Amino acid sequence: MSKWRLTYFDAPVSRGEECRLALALAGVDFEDVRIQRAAWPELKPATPFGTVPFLEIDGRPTIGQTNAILTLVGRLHGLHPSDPFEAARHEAVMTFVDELRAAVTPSIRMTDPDEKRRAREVLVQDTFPTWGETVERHIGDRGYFAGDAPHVVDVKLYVVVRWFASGNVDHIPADVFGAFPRLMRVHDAVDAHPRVRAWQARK
Ligand SMILES: N[C@@H](CCC(=O)N[C@@H](CS)C(=O)NCC(=O)O)C(=O)O
Repeated sequence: MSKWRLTYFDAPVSRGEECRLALALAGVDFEDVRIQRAAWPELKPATPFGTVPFLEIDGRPTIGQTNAILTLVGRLHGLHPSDPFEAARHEAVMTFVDELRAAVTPSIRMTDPDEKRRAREVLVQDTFPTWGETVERHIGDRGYFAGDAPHVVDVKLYVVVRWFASGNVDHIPADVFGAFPRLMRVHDAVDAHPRVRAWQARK
């Protein structure tokens, strides 16, 4: 059987990197298909939702939508709860991560620097604190989101926190989540995981 194929843009970020890291954490030896932006318009109509990432597994329908990919990988590899209620709790937080992305996306598209700065100031003053306080309430008091082992929800939280804590996003300070120790603890735990480290160190 051929390897699973995960397709995303050629960048270690966002929804694609969530899926790559989940697969790496699961120990799946997958084909990491990276497409160039110039090739995207031709490929887009052939994808399940007109978006990346998508996952191809021989003999199965192509899976689109990041959280569907993450929960599938999680269920097959012990990185998502088997209890449906606990799973739903994780999925709710995964959706909440996407809500933060959706709140930031308009400012990414703004071309007027002043408009962008003003939009980002509102995010820093209102959106991020409210989001952080909310998500903090859902995270347990051990290493990861729920206990001492990682789940796909941890990967999702890690990638979004890393994005903003990088200090590389204009007008968003690197300590934007500094007031949320549980969230930062999850970030640090995923970042230090040997399989995550190995994935990030590969050539
Ligand atoms: N709800 C989808 C959103 C996917 C999405 O918007 N992907 C972006 C890249 S992060 C994309 O495909 N952009 C190109 C396009 O929409 O044409 C998911 O969670 O997978």
